[in-house]
Amino acid sequence: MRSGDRLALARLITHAENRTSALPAIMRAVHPHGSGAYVVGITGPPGAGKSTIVDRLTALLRAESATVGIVAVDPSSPFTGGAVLGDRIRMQAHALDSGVFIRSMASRGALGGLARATGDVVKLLAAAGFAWVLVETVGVGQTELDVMKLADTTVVVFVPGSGDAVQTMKAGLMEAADVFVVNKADRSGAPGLMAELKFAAHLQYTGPTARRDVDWETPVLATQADSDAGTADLLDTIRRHRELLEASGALEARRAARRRAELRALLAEELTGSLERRLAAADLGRTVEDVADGTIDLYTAAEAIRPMLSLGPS
Ligand SMILES: Nc1nc2c(ncn2[C@@H]2O[C@H](COP(=O)(O)OP(=O)(O)OP(=O)(O)O)[C@@H](O)[C@H]2O)c(=O)[nH]1
Ligand SMILES: [Mg+2]
Repeated sequence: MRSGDRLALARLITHAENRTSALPAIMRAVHPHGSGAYVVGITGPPGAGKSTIVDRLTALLRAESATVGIVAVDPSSPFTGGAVLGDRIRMQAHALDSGVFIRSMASRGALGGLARATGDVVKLLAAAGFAWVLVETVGVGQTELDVMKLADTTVVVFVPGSGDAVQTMKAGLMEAADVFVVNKADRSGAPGLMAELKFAAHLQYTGPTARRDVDWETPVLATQADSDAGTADLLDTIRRHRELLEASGALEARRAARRRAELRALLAEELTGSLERRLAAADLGRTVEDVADGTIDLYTAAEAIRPMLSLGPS
């Protein structure tokens, strides 16, 4: 993979997706090579134009000979590895370009695992030498939020006429957004939506949950991605954000915080899995039924069950 073998990269990504037993050794081996890439997350409602934006950003970066890895994550789709979302079709312009690698990811039931799998795929792309990694994810739910936490710069895309987009935005995404984009800005309603987003961005900037490590008020940009309007400005804005993060040391501090959180999440995930296996295997006898029919209370039951779960290494 390190010498540019795309098939090898594709195979390693499959290990990450399927959480195979080879994965820990793979991630250990790529670890020394993994921190060069700058990661941009692009999220927003279905059909907002995220893939089109990713495609345009890729073209702009390729014009400067920068290499680009793309991960399209769709938590609502059961398909994986192949052509989901039509991204492959729309991205065919880059399909034969050895400086671009595109991969679609989808849930195979284990929603919680998708963000972690995506994190590993981003690390693999970084280790493979891609200078930029663009992560597209649809929607604004918890999984998407977790996926967006992988990004150094997070772009949230809206379209005019999509209802109360700002009001219904998942709590936490407002804080996670570094750039707001109103795509399909040719539509009526764009100026109103932009004003609304600017107001929300300013409230966030002055509010108690603002991140104070850098002085950055989330800008609101207008794009028409299908005709490439505003996309160069978007890339410039992403670059400005990157430079600010780098110059202030915030990029390294945020990445360190992210790694700590990733470790905690990995351990918690392993412990939960181990606990569930033990619970399934343990002979809980009548205790569960006694709780079910109200004969005994929860605390008494938990006390009886706890010794049967002997929680050692998973
Ligand atoms: N009118 C207009 N159409 C656009 C614009 N940008 C993208 N589109 C079109 O909108 C449709 C959806 O674009 P995508 O880029 O696939 O949107 P997406 O957010 O990636 O969609 P999902 O991944 O399915 O959630 C496509 O038909 C695009 O050609 C724009 O600025 N104006
Ligand atoms: Mg898409």
